[in-house]
Amino acid sequence: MTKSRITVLATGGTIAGIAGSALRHDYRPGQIDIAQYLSTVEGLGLEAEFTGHQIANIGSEDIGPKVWGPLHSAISLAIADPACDGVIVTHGTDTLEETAFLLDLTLPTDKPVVLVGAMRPADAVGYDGLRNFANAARVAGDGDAAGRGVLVVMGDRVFAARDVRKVRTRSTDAFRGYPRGSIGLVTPSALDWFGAPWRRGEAARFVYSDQLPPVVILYAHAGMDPDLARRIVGKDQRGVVIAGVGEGNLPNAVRNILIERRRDGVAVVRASRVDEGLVDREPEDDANGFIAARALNPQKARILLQLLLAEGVVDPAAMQTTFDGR
Ligand code: DAS
Repeated sequence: MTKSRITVLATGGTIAGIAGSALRHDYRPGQIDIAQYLSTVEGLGLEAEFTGHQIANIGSEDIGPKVWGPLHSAISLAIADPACDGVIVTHGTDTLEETAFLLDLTLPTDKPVVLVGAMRPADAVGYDGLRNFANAARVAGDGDAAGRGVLVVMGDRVFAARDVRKVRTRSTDAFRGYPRGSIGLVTPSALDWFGAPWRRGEAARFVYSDQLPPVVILYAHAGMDPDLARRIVGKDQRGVVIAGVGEGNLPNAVRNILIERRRDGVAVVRASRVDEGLVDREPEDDANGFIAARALNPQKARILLQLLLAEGVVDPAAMQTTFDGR
């Protein structure tokens, strides 16, 4: 059997973390480098050859454009290399969904790109990182993984970047897909897809930009002080995503401030703070010039809005079409 050739780009996180003792709850993410990691992986006897590159070695709470730029360039190089069959990105789990979605929007779909992490550090009892990595290797080496966009492998499941979200702070079963659940089941020895690829041979939807415009997330809650909206959504912001209550709702006084901001040219997207929160357009969105985030959670809606603004799209109707797409 020919081995698949997989490029592994490491960014840190718990999958490369160390606690120093099985009894410690706290640990340091990003302690093991990729060469060390791949020498452990070698012992698993997987049907793949790995080439590793260290992009960063940090907790994903610190991930942002400074890491996304080099990561995007390294993935693009790997995809263009005929000697590479697929890419794995190791990443902290906290912001994994944001990196996955950004890459999904800015990469072509002809080779598998798979993000993977772990919920327990490498020296924990029941470390999940090696199993997740072995699963990711099976997915990245599978011809049928291409054409589904960027993928996330966690807890024996495969998720599409647009759907995936972290829903638990501790369990190894910490990720879920919404509105589609997982799109495949995987173990180190087996992979089952639910349905055929739907994005075969697609070009990148957006040009990757290092200059993402400033967009804030405004978290709505009972008893919200409307002045908070005035302070957070300053004139220097190009956009705001509301993590609204229920179906993207917000207090009247806050809405009125955002209508003012919209008139100043700030893009306003209504998302929901509810985990499985579909937010549809309402008639007043037309009058206010607001956009409905649909099934995207606030952190993903922010990334899509930044990419739209970076490409010079400002018309709410055009933006809404992109938010409606998959
Ligand atoms: N430390 C966090 C991170 O790097 C948690 C993790 O990886 O699971 O995102």
